[in-house]
Amino acid sequence: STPQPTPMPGADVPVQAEHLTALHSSHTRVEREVTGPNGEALRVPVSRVGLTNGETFDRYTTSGPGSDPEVGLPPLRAEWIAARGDAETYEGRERNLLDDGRSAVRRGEASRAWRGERRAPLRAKDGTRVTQMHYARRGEVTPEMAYVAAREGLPVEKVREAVASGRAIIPANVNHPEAEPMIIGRDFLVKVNANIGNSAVTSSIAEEVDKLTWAVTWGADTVMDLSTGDDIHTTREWIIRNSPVPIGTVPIYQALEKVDGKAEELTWDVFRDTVIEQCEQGVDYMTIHAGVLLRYVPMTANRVTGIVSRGGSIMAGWMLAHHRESFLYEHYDELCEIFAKYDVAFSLGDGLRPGSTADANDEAQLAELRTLAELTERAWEYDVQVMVEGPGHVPLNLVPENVQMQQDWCHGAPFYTLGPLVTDIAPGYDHITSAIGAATIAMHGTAMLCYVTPKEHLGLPNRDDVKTGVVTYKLSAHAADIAKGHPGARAWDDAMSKARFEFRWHDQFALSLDPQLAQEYHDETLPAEPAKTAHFCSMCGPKFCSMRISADIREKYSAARGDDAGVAAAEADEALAEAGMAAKSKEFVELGASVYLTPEKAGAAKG
Ligand code: IRN
Ligand code: FE2
Repeated sequence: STPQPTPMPGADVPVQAEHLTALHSSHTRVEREVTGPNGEALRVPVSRVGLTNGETFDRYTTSGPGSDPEVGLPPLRAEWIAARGDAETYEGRERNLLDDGRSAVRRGEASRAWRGERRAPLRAKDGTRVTQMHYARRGEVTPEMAYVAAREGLPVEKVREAVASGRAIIPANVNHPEAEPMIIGRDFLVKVNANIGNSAVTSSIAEEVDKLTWAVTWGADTVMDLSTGDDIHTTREWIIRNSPVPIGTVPIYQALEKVDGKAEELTWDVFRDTVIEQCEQGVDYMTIHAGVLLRYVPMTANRVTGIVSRGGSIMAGWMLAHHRESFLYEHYDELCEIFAKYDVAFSLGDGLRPGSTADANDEAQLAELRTLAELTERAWEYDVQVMVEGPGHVPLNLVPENVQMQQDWCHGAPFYTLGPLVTDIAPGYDHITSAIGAATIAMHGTAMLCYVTPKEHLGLPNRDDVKTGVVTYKLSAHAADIAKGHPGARAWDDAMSKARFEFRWHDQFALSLDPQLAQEYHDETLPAEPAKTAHFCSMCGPKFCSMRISADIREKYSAARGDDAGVAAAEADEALAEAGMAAKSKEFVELGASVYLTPEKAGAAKG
């Protein structure tokens, strides 16, 4: 069903029931209880698929327990954070901002989560750091680490070690206790980010929350809120309070709003205040385009597509207007100090990423990557978690070296790429041109993929585009997981293949990334219910099913290797099977030579 146009906060927020339900009627959310490092009971969710053969299959799930948008999700991590005793509440900027008249009206009318119950923001007590990297480096296993280890099916020490070394991050702002911890790193499942909220004009706040819930239902591992416009703060508040996944932002977008869109009027102060405001709300990672340096801007002059990054062009505009080095670069240490107080992770922006295959791996792109490597090490000095953003548009043959260079130069910090698109010629299909690049780059070590929707280069994604983008990227990520041999990744394929081989149609739908579409396509040509169960094998019966016979004969041959009697027995069986098959083929023709049987005929054949 279509999202209903909704008024801005103050009115009802429609919740589409399907958002809060599983992808398929056979899926149930199950929380597995795991003991945390301090004896806590951690409840790690899976989506359990009930199969028609009585078995079950557990799928990694990102959809969360479901929420009433006006209430928000329960603060899963609040006790873990409190138990560490290293963070304290304070009168933050956020409260003041929310207290402007307009927001107060909306808050009172629309959201219980924002009334008295809204907690004051938390930050690290003076002289301490509250990052997962900080704990990991001290040798501490946190409940967050234990949770992600259980989720990934990997030993917790592997998680701690990866976070300590910077090879993985657990984005987990102390002000976003609602999120279910997850990990981004090359030794873990490849993750997918979905961007929402690109539009000031066409989206209401309720629609943005709706898109968030929609994106995580289909499997988005993180969501970036790229909202612009007057209600940017309010929209983000709603999104974070309802998000079971880490939320990322690009704070330069909001800073730009505060100076009425005039890049040259940006200042470090405006930017810093915006960052703190977002830290207090609970943003888990932020794209910071601090690698776009003044001296790199001329390197883009002869490009086919110049600077395509929005953040990159804002910073280039500012630097050219003032002829000064980037304030992001110059105040980078201060940013690190702020991030360490909330555990916000850097997503170091690729402001000079190529916007066409012609510009791939050029001087500007690689100069920026060198600087991102430097910035990675500097953040690590503050125990701040980092991932590094990457392209963009890259011909397939140049894809592997992109991740190889990034991994080398940035000492294994997680790479997070936008596709890349491997050709520029297919607007309308850029989820596919980019999925080819995404699967390839992930196979070579990219840790997270930023989705691209079919609307890329053309317009703003709607609900269907969000779904198509997420599903397309989930299959790319999973293809890479298999190629990399992530333990457990292939099991999903095997469960599907087994269901396919055994003609368990319902199970094929239930196991698929998009059960609804799979079933719809199937039913278009074979709408009758018996078609899902009465396949041709049920006609031949178990004894003469060709698949069964060939399997049996194969077994006997291998058992009989070097044994004449065995071979003779197999040959005799084969002759018997031939006769049986001949009889069955006669029966098949007599019954109307139809592969799929009506219930009556199926009954007749069985009887
Ligand atoms: C991901 C990798 N490279 C870029 N991205 C995403 O692009 C990033 O995470 C954010 O969602 C968006 C930022 O776009 P601009 O401002 O660089 O165009
Ligand atoms: Fe592009």
